[in-house]
Amino acid sequence: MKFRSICTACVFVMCVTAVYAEPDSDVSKASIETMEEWNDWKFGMFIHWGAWSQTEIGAIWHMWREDTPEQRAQRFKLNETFNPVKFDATEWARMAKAAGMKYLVFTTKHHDGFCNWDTKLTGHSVTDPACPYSKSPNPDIVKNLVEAYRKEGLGIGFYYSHIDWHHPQAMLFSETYLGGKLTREQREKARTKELANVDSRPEDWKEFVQFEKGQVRELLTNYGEIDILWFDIWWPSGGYSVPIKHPKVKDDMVDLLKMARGLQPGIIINNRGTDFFGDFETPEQKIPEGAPSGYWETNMTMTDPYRRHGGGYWYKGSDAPAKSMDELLNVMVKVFSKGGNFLLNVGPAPDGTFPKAAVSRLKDLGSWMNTNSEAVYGSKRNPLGENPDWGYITRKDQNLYLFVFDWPKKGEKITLAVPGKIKSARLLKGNKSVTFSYDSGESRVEFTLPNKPPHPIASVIAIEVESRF
Ligand code: FHN
Repeated sequence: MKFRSICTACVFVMCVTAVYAEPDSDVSKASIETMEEWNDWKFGMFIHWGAWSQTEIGAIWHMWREDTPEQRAQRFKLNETFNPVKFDATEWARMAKAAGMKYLVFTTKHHDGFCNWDTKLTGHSVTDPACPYSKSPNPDIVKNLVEAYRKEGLGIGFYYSHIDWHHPQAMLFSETYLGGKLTREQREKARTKELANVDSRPEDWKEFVQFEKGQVRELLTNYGEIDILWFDIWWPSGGYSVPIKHPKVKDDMVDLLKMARGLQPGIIINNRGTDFFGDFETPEQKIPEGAPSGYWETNMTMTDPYRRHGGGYWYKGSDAPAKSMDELLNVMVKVFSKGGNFLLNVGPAPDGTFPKAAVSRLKDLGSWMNTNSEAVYGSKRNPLGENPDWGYITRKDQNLYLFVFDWPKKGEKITLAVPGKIKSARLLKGNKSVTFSYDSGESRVEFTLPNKPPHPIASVIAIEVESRF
């Protein structure tokens, strides 16, 4: 993306001293310019898709929390029946663009270890002869998606899971293998055990690390410029934006990140399992209470995550309902008003088509974004101390954008304490001017709105303020 050429000139470096790290031992972060450009994108498409989609379960933790060992063994054969003959990367990219999304984050490999690209490091992949789709003309799904989303001018993000339940050594380094929901004590015991394994099984640990490093190298070498590396879960004793306690694990992580930033100098890396070297926070299925000071992105499912089998990132059957536009717009605009990015997930069917409800919701979102994107792209968090009861606010330069969810009844007005004189006020829909006046104390502005809101859920008023605020 255009910002890539900027960032190489102004990356600031966080020095890390680590015994095992290579001589340069600097783990840089993405530049402010790069992060500002990413933050301006605001809205992305998350996609969870692969062999697991055939289960129609929606959640992958079912495999370790509810499946018997025999069922689990069957799940590892899902690669032998994965054949998405209706997969059309261009159609997916066009639906994302039409919805107003500016980037993609795609599951190159999730916890089940199935790889959606032509990896040379395991046969559990879409291009291996064991997978029927390998016989298609272009079986490398990652390659197809990168080309299609790039062609639509969208950013490219690779999701990659630090845990891999299919990998022979993985059993040693992730407490998630101890099936069933763990109690706090069990989880602590499991963490202690996996850390001990790093020391007692050095060769196994080395093999596991080399495998992940090798796969990340493939992904960041073979598909051109990649904008985002979106890790998930963590290595032993890890977490999200927390210190990695074990020195060897930390040094291996530093090494992995230095390799990633060396291969893709402008890449943005998230905070999952990356100690404090990540570039943005990743609240999941929720909006942080306060507005985090740094860069952050909420990821959320399109389907109701608690309808069936828990979780909702994966395909949940053709009849799975999408969340309502009311819910999605409320969440999305609230995230924007706090300065965050919104990554909305779609779980395609195993045949490569998007669920009907997702297609419909993406069209609804695109129609709303068509009218209101001026208030979204490039906007920053609400600068006022006030969170109005009628909706949310974003800012861009000298403009404030009022997202009105609770449209005033006939004869009533909405009010706001605005810092400085207002030059103009207009509805984004049709650019119709809006009448406003100051209350007696000159402290609050009263806006007189049309009886009928331009959009049944959220309509936007743009106001230009004279003085800097
Ligand atoms: O277990 C995964 C889950 O399937 C999904 O990928 C989410 C996306 O943020 N991450 C993990 C749960 O936190």
